[in-house]
Amino acid sequence: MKEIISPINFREDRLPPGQHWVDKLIVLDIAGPPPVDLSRYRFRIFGEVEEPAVLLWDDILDLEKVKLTADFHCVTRWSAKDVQWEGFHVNEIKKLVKINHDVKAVMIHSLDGYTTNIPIEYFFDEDVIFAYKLFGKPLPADHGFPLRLVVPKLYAWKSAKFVSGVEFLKEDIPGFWEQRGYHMRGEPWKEERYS
Ligand SMILES: Nc1nc2c(c(=O)[nH]1)N[C@H]1C(S)=C(S)[C@@H](COP(=O)(O)O)O[C@H]1N2
Ligand SMILES: [Mo]
Repeated sequence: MKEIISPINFREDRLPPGQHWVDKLIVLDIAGPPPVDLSRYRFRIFGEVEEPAVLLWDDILDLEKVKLTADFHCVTRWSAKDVQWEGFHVNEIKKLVKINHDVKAVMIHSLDGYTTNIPIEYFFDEDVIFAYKLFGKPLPADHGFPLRLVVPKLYAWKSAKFVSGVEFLKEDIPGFWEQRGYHMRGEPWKEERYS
């Protein structure tokens, strides 16, 4: 299996400004884990694509697997070192749909009603994966079962849990927290916490 270590782990300034290390991930979400029946689960790829796609849970498990080790930085100032994830790389999506040329961002949609926007160049990056395992075990409900995004180079609110789909957008528009004052991009080393 391909193994990726995020380049952020090798930075000289590994801990972003205003952050402190904690021993493990702290559970944070707007509504708690939604009920999930894997036989009814659907992952939708839609928006600015030639032909939308819908994946069943088994289709997701058939995608090429990848392991990722990456630090995790929450805007509420805690950071967790060397979190280990397993899932599929975002580039798998490019094999499933033809994305329109003028795409600027994605909106990630979640089963709890959460959304978050990510500029396209931060979404299609070397260390961005959709994860269904955490430290070698199925993703716990609290941490995003059945599937979550992991975007190591941005604050953790962009790493959406309980993901139901990805929408490609011609314009970067705000998601749940971004509508409530969080930054449109959220780069931890630039302290892009609020807008
Ligand atoms: N669907 C969903 N994803 C979410 C959230 C949420 O409320 N709903 N909270 C975000 C925030 S603010 C953080 S810090 C991380 C926390 O991830 P963890 O609970 O696995 O530590 O999830 C992010 N992803
Ligand atoms: Mo967060």
